[in-house]
Amino acid sequence: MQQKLFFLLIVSMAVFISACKGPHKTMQKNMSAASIIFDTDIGPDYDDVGALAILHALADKGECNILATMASNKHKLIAPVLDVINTYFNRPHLPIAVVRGDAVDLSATQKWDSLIVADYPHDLKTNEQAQDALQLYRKILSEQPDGSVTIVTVGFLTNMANLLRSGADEISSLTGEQLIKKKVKLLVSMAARFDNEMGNFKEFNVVKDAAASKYAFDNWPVPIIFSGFEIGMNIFTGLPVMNNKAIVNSPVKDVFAKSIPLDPNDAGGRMSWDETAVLVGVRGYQPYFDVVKGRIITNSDGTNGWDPNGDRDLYLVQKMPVTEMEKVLNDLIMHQPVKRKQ
Ligand SMILES: [Ca+2]
Repeated sequence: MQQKLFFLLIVSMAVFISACKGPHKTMQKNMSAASIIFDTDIGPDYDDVGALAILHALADKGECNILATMASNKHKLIAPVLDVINTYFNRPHLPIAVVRGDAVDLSATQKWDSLIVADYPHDLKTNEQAQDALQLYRKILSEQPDGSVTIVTVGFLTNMANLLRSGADEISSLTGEQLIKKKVKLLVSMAARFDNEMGNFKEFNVVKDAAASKYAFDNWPVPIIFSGFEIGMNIFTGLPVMNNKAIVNSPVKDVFAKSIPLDPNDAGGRMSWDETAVLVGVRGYQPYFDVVKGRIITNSDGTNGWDPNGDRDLYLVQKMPVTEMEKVLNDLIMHQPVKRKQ
């Protein structure tokens, strides 16, 4: 009898252990995945489309959770474009928010934005139907675990400045600065320039809302990793997705296929500024880049410098050979949507 009891005990322990193993493993995986807020000016350039495709690909691989897609550009097609891409990747309910008030308003010169909005399903027809970016930032940050959120900005810093300046409200008793300090572990920003053109060059994302950029970078309370202009300008992507005949009915493919042939400078692919920022936001810089420690100096005219004695920021320096880097990014851009329960 005792033997039988002992046997039963062993069996039930084994069942218990194996029952614990499965969920525990899943939990560990989810806990190590980065929680990402993606903040984009999607429109004036289309590397944002590549970046958002990469973000969905990495989420499908279990490497990140996407908390929201936010726009720092208030062009009228911004919310519909984000909804087209999120819906294509089977995340039709992923929160979308657009900057309110004074903000940059820029469309896609290649007209790919109106093309994909006309051709692909989406619910949001106007920016007004999307959420208010500042409110959504405050809501998401107030609900997330402390020190858990990575914000990736691949556009203007307008939302960052608005968030920093925000006071306590009905969403949270914390100010924007306190919320960032408590909830955000890292900002990865495609912005500024750190090579020998530094000091003269006015990088697009910084200069378009130079006042917001200066306020955000002067006052940001947690670490920032910069993917500077000089990183993306040497990495070319988009030809493989454009030429891949197996990929059909894809807004990502359509954007590259429409835009690349319009500019002879893009014959070898489009420069990949925003894609690098997303990759680092999710996977970290170590496999791909070296870093330089210091702190950005942001000037009122949109130029920037670097204080090597600072200790808040890092900027990226290419480590992985560029052709390998291009393959990593191109493979992720070609990721195909996976079916999932909503
Ligand atoms: Ca961008």
